[in-house]
Amino acid sequence: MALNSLPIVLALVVLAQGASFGQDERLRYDNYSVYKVKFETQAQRSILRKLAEDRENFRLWHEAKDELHLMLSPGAFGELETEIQKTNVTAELFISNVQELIDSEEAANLKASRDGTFGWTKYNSLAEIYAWLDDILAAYPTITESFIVGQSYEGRTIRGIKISYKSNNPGVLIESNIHAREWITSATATWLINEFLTSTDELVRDLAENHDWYIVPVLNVDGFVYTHEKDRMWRKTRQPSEISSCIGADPNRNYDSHWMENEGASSNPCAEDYGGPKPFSEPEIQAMSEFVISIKDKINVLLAFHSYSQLLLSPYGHTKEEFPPNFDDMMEVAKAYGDAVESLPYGTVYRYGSAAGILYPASGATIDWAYNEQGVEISYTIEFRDTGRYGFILPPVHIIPNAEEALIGIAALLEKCKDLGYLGLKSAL
Ligand code: 0X9
Ligand code: ZN
Ligand code: ZN
Repeated sequence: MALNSLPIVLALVVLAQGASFGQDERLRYDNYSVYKVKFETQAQRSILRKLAEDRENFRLWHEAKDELHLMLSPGAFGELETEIQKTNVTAELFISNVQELIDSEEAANLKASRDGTFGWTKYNSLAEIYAWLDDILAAYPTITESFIVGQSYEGRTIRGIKISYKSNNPGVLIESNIHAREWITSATATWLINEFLTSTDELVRDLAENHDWYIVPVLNVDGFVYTHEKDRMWRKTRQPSEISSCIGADPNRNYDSHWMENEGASSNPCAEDYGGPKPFSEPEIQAMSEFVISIKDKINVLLAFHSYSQLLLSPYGHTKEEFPPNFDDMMEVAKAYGDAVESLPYGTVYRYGSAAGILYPASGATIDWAYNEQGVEISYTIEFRDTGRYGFILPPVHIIPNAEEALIGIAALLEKCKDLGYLGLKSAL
């Protein structure tokens, strides 16, 4: 073996053992590639998913009805090729070196940090986001209010901001960055906060002033810090498992609603979609559920920000055999969002449907729990840019265009909600 391949081998060992690397060392993804694998049958799907559970060589990035996006460690292509031939699926490379993308993202971040502090030409750290939040709260003391969702496993505070211009507004809750590596979500959430407070555009003023906004820019704070400091590709929480050396659960599978049903989550602690040992096992999700319950009479609409794949996903997540009672309304609302995004000059297209219907069964997600258990009748997952060119490592030049799409989309969505009668005062009902 050539000497220069030793670091790669070490990195593999480290990955296999669940990130037991040195204190200030970052996990590197040199020559890791990402493939889109298209399949047709459920048998093919389960073989590919099995492959993705072998975390040494493969990691699941994204899954849809007929394709998986798999990150491969260097040298694992042979194994994939064998499976491709055996199962008759097709694979297409879309990222040849993940580390290259991480490096250019970091370079862009460093460059933007030199020009100023907080902003939307780079991805901000949790400390930067919280410091900026404090500035905003100090600058708009009558309109804004700070709230605390709770504490994370590692003891960080999960913070949020309420924006309210007047009483008796319908409420909109935005949950963002529940998945650690989905950085575009908190970048978009903070940009929206800023627009609501500073824009002079009439559409934005209407939107900002006629709704009460509850915005949690980073829910999975431990995971988010971990993606900045150790592993850019981390998804889950950071609470160790009692039955495995793998760390964390998928927070978007941990809510107490049809938990673990229909293979909507994995019981394997090493899987990216591990549902946890029990519902609400993750302190962040327990805290978020208590927060939602405490304001549920004020919440008309819940939006959960995710990336990537440009989708609007409604309940149900736990089954595709049934659809929620107001499914047709939710589809109209989603169409309004998609049409509004298409009116911008970027050419971005959003698709929509129920989560289980157009993706895969996913049980225990925020929007499903809010819809099924808390009576939030308009509850959406929004998967932002892109559809699989950069995936999670979306270059910072996309932040503002993506956020503009979110803004115009949310404005149209809420307009449609109003037309359909969903924005009445809940506590008065
Ligand atoms: O799988 C997820 O949690 C979301 N996709 S992501 O790629 N960001 O991880 C989709 C969740 C939608 N499903 C339900 N609402 N059940
Ligand atoms: Zn059930
Ligand atoms: Zn996500």
